[in-house]
Amino acid sequence: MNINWYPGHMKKTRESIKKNLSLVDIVYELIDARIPFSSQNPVIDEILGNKPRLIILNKSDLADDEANNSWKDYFNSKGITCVLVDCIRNKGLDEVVNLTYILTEDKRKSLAKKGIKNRPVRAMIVGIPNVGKSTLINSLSGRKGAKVGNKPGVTKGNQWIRIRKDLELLDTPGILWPKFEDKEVGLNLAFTGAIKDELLDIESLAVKLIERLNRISKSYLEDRYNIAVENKTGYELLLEIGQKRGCIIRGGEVDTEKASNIVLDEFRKGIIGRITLELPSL
Ligand SMILES: Nc1nc2c(ncn2[C@@H]2O[C@H](COP(=O)(O)OP(=O)(O)OP(=O)(O)O)[C@@H](O)[C@H]2O)c(=O)[nH]1
Ligand SMILES: [Mg+2]
Repeated sequence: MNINWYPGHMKKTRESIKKNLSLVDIVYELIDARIPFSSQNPVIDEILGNKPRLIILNKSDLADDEANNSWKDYFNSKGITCVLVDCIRNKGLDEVVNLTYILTEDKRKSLAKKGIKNRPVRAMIVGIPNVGKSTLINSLSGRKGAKVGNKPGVTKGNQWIRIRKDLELLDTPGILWPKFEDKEVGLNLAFTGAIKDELLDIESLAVKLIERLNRISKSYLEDRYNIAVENKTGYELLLEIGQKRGCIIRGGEVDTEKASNIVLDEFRKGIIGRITLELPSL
């Protein structure tokens, strides 16, 4: 699915994250609030071991409010602290900082016992491509230093960034590989843009997204594109959306590629609505 992740690369990534783990007191595990299950690395529990962890449900502005709370409850019920964040509008960041102090209390106490004072709490971010790692670094640090892009695979190049007087963040996030095995997961990653479009057929992807959105609620597409969705296939709806948006090529045919890009782009930007694609099974 994602050609960049071959076994050798995965092994190297795991080793480099484990090395960085030894430098920090807490890990921020970033996942996408629209697809919390699909955007988690498959072996994250094993990689993180018993390092204090804070799950950050990022892009919560694009996800359904009620679903956001269900996911928060779900992770809490598993004993994992979880916080809803919107990195674009800087929402939830104070909570991240406060929870960091709470989750690292034991570590800070044990350092104090050893007479080590004024040693800042250190954190690092891990997450799959495009989940918002660089944006979170920028938001937390209040500067525009870390490179941010809207395509997967932007972050390359280790420094500590001071977040508070006594809290530091590793400049380089750990980029984790996504789940590959499950077809549904693959689709969720593609819908949200975590996988590069060029690797997929855009038209089938848009048709599948249309069908998925209708399964969640008919009103999403009906309201956005002013169409009736009942008893129509995903492809028929794509054609209708194309017509409504004037995506017409020579001969009056619908430019399905253009229409597909509109649907995918509007979904990814949250224009169709705040939509969560998967719910926890409590
Ligand atoms: N709506 C919304 N968009 C976000 C949020 N956080 C990040 N983004 C957007 O998501 C896209 C990817 O963000 P990055 O910070 O580049 O993601 P990354 O995890 O660093 O990606 P890689 O470096 O490719 O691994 C960008 O277009 C960001 O603007 C958020 O909380 N809400
Ligand atoms: Mg990045």
